[in-house]
Amino acid sequence: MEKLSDENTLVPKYLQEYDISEECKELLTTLPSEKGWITKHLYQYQGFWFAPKGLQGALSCQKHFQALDTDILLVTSPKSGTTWLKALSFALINRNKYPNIHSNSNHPLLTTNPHNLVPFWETGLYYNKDFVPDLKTISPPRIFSTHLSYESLPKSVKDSTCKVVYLCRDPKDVFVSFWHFINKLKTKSSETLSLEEAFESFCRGVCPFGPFWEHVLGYWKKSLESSKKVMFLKYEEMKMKPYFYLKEIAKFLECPFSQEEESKGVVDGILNLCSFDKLSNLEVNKTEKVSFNVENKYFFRLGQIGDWKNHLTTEMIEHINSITKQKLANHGLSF
Ligand code: PAP
Repeated sequence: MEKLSDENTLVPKYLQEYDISEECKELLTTLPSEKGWITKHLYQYQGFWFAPKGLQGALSCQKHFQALDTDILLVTSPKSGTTWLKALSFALINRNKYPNIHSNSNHPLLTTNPHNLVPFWETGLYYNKDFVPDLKTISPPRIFSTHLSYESLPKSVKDSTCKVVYLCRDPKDVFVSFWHFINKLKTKSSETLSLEEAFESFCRGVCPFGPFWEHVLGYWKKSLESSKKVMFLKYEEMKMKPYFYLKEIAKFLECPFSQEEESKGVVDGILNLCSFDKLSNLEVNKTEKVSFNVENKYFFRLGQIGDWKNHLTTEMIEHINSITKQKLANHGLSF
């Protein structure tokens, strides 16, 4: 894999294609590959598609991550509401440490992007070649996040009683959000796919961490099998009933809100602090970058349900809806 030009060093870290470990390089030569969305290629590993650095991070965390029973893992397919879930979970878990959630307080979410408070595995902690982070110093409960499929999670996650919160979203909105995101990441020399090309690729399952439907299904099945292990959430439902779902997440994570907290407005306070309007208007989220070199503002676009109506043709909508129906309806899942 060639070293990229200087301009490409401006590309988000996880999309750079050089500085890959020997183990990963060797594996890449054996995997099916397709044209990438922004990296040159995507590679299929354990049934899902990875950019090279994403795969390296996945291999490293599969090998090295040791789960504690108290860990919390937030999982999403990209563009399903990761930033929101990270903010909510961080504020929820740390509500005794940071009880003051008002605008003039010292709450970390007011000065730090949620991605820097809840680190990704494959594009964050395990991103660097041949580097294993020391996570023992983090005081429990530790919160991590990943886009990995259920099948690809490190073994210790499955063997421990740590909790997994999975958030998914209507694939039409996921696709549109993804499309806008990759366009923002585009550098002068990088070749991106047209909307039509990207749509065709997404529908075939070829996108970073895709296929979307298999990703969702893996966690859905696990949540049915083991509701104490995996909580399954939908972005649309959370947008419509945020108060209810934040309380459900708190119960699942075994830190339910007390009556007193509810009457003091703690639930509403967290929801306001983590709302799209609040987070997207913070100075930090307008001007700074997350640790993996992406502008914070790129994670805040519209934060709405149904923007797909403004982007997809009738044929596209019918096509993607029919895939969703065919792949998920038999399992009692719809969007
Ligand atoms: P990631 O998976 O790449 O980390 P993720 O946060 O899932 O990113 O994607 C960003 C989407 O979440 C954006 O959706 P959109 O493009 O349809 O607008 C973004 O606007 C939305 N988002 C970010 N923060 C919030 C929030 N606090 N509440 C609701 N939606 C949010």
